[in-house]
Amino acid sequence: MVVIKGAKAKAIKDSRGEKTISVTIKTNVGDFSASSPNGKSTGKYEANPYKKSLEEDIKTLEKFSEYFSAEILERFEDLRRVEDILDRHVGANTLFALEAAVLKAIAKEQGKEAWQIINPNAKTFPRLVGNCIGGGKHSKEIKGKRPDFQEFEIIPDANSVLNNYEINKEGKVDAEIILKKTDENFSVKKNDENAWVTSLDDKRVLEVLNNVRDNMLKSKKINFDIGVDVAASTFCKRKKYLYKNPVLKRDTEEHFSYISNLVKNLNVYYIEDPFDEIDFESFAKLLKKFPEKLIVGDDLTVTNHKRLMEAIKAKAINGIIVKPNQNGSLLEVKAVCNLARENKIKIIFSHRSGETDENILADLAFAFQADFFKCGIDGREREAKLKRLIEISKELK
Ligand code: 2PG
Ligand code: MG
Repeated sequence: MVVIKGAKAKAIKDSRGEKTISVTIKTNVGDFSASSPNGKSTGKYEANPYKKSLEEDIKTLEKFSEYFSAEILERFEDLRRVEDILDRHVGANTLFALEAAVLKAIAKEQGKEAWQIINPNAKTFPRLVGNCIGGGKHSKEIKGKRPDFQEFEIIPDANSVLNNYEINKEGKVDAEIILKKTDENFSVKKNDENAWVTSLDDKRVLEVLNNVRDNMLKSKKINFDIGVDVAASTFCKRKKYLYKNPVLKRDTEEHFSYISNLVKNLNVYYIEDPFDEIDFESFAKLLKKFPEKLIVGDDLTVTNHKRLMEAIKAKAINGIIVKPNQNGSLLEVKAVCNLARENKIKIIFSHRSGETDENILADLAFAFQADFFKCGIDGREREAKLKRLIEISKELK
């Protein structure tokens, strides 16, 4: 059993150099730390990362710290005791980091891995969704240009996590070669998630990914799916989609046709947040039109049970992004995953654009039997998680 003797937190820097929280607990079996990431294209329905501020959360956690020692923690469900004490007096980032640290302590005490504490029967591994070329809020403009969509992804389906990781890396190298030829402004720069920065528009970037795919098919007989995170809420204002590359205002209907054409003509399989975060109807319309594709909610559903219920009622999605720090409570994350699974909605565990070296996301994705793992392709903070998933997959062989 684990007993928390004290909990404290401090501010650390994320991969973007912005402040985020790291929590350390002192227990009968040692000290354990965990940290939370930061989003940039955050959904307006996400739980707040901090109650008032990071600094206030640090103080609140210390204030409540002494109450933890009365609780005995042995199982995943015992996180409820921690949550009851804090009673949402801290924000989602603080709660998530604390719960992740508790999970690590329970695992250590029982000589197990973190994922085993949640689901010892986990078996199948998620497919990787690798952000290869970026745009939107995560990328700087080059000569005033960047794609309007936030992410253009490679989604391989080889027989192991390691192989998929390598395919993503190779694909990214080939994308670099093609961008050098097709984007005269390309200067080998990476964005917040280490995806390539380009001045090409959405359509031309999708053509690049199709080329990468053709090349890989020809040279290695390896295929992959193509994905996008439109992050549409980031450029939607009062039901108008304000494109900058090229400059164009599309109403919902025009935006719908634009997306539909890209999906149809450029082999897009995975489409995240194609519409504004309040527009369940347009999501539903797209899913009806392309039932064989993956229509994914992120800002739409924000890892929130109630929002997911709404999406199910509206038949808006067949995929949901799960970002633990959009919610904070791992018990609620579990409830969201269960509800998704019961409704045949694919689960995509995801990093944030501002990441830390924390790798618990891989354990969580595996424990909750995610179908996909969206965690970039390279860069220290992304690879910490990808390598952890590879490690779990090797241990299980
Ligand atoms: C997203 C995420 C991660 P952010 O929109 O899916 O890629 O971005 O962390 O900035 O919300
Ligand atoms: Mg997203």
